[in-house]
Amino acid sequence: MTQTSDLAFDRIAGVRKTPLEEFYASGHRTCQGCESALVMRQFAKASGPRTVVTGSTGCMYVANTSYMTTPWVVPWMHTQLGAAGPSAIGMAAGLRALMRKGRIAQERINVISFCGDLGGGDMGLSGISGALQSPYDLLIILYDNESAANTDIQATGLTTYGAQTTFTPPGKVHRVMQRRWKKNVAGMLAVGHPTCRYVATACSAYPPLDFLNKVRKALAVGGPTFIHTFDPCPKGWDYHPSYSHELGELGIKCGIFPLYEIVDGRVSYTYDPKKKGRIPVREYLEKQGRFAHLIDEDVAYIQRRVDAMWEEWEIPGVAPLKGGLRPA
Ligand SMILES: Cc1ncc(C[n+]2csc(CCOP(=O)(O)OP(=O)(O)O)c2C)c(N)n1
Ligand code: SF4
Ligand SMILES: [Mg+2]
Repeated sequence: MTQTSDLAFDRIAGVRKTPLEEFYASGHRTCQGCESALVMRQFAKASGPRTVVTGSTGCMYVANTSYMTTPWVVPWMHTQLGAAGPSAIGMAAGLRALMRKGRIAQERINVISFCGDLGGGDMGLSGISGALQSPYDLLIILYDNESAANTDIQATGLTTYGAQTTFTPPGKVHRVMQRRWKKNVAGMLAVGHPTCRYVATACSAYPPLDFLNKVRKALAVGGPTFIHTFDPCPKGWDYHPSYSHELGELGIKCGIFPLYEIVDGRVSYTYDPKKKGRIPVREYLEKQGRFAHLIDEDVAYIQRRVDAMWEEWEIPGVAPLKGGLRPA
């Protein structure tokens, strides 16, 4: 029952054309400057009132459901950490069954499931893979604040190399304790899921309206779809909350978080460093306390890896494969 383009999901042409209605309203308890809260607000605004939401445990569950209050105006359901994929399938299948039996009207209802980087990028990856191979219309949004933020900033598979977290404090023997390179979730899901026609990365801070329009595009393309967002987190990244937007923009412009969308296998860059250039990663790293212990050689290492993403990967920023047969 894959849906195709729908007028309700027209592109938002400018800030003044942005819908005024809020479906994730004020009154939640996320930190000041929380970009993940903006991700919630923006996707709900983009998808509109005929939307049901499910979300797995994390800041976006706990800080949004304190003491019998919630900012969700649309129906929302909490699900287990790691269960974003299965709960989306369950919701979509349930709605389909209710419509088939005539228990509710036949209409388009958007199913959106969100998860954090630990819940979706690590624990729930197999469930998301299953959902992206399913026959249902559903959108999974992985909001990536680069830590298990809700449980006090532990490293995940998506934490940037070198970052200080409560699992990876710099020490006297090892200055850099977080020595894994960030897991490439969007690229991995895009290349491995032929049923999924739309995969994108996004940042609620930059460029303006881009994330809202990617949500609309995902819903318009239909079938199982996936968006990975890049979310500065003042508490975990250790900076003043007023710099969240700036950090989002710097992260994109230095190329450490690639911004693109893939429709039916075709990649288009939202921020194309080959055309627009890249600022040094230092400009992004030095504004965050979580990188304060890094020395020049660490920053140079990160820069080299980011350079390789854009200059050596077969599909820059997306797939780290190197094409061409080598002589034996
Ligand atoms: C099965 C299970 N293990 C551990 C926890 C404890 N826990 C709750 S939220 C959370 C962190 C989730 O991290 P992430 O998905 O990145 O979301 P964030 O907190 O960063 O928003 C953990 C470990 C849990 N709720 N369930
Ligand atoms: S810890 Fe980070 S992700 Fe969690 S509510 Fe605060 S700013 Fe948002
Ligand atoms: Mg997280």
